[in-house]
Amino acid sequence: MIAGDLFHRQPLLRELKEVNYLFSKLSHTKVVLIAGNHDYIKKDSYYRSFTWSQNVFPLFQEKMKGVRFPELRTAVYGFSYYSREITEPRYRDALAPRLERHEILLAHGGDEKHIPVKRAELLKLGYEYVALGHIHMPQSVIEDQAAYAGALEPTDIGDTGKHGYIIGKTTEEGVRTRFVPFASREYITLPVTVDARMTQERLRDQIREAIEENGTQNMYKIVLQGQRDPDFTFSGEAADSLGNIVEWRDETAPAYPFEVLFRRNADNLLGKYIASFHDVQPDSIEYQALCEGVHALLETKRG
Ligand SMILES: [Mn+2]
Repeated sequence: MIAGDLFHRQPLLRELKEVNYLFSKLSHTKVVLIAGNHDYIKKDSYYRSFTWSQNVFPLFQEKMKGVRFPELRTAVYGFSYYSREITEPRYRDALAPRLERHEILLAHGGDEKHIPVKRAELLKLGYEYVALGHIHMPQSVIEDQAAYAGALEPTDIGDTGKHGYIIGKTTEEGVRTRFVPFASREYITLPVTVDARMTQERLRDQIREAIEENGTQNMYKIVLQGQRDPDFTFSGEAADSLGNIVEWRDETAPAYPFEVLFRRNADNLLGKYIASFHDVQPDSIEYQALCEGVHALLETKRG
């Protein structure tokens, strides 16, 4: 089941041919799919005329409809988007017709502009399972009864965490589902804490080790935290060759020995400047101003 937005925009004809070829290779699997708000059924959409492999069952009509598999005593219901937005809660009254033993709803959306869905309403519809699409992060809505499978692969830098699909099994005791991580890459936020002894090369070693530990195939957002030697600024460019680093954020503060600096400069501008920032919080704008100011004053002194 593919719960919409198989494509991020209108699919090209050759893209449908490619994906249909892949579907056609599935020897024990039937594919049921709907169109979501991104690949909605536009007037000239290739979805309208494409001929699919015989194991593929698109539910591309605008109104709720089912496809029945009597040999499996199963029916899958759903409809497709014909516009970018649907603000009516169209799943609210979509009761399971109870024509087959196992009935599944294939649904897309859930937010304000894409068919708002309430958990309690979904529960009352009477489907054995509701397969949801639209949200990229995999998440359960009702345990073993409704879930967003999420994107098979992370599609943008915000899609951190595991991605994959949901496999479900229905028995006499009901449905059991399980998330199966499948993505070949993952976005990982990697916090790295530095201290005053950290150097550029030492940092490179530390990041290299962390990337090896977490998988070199993954994509990393590096976040530097802690206090650094004021002599150092760490460059993201120097870390480029260590792996797939897609974002570099330096949140470190220079570790100025303010007490010592104050005592030695009590009678000059630097000392008075430090004194005027008495008791500021380390993560505040004031602290940042203190650091920048001290940096500037020390530079002038040296000059
Ligand atoms: Mn969507």
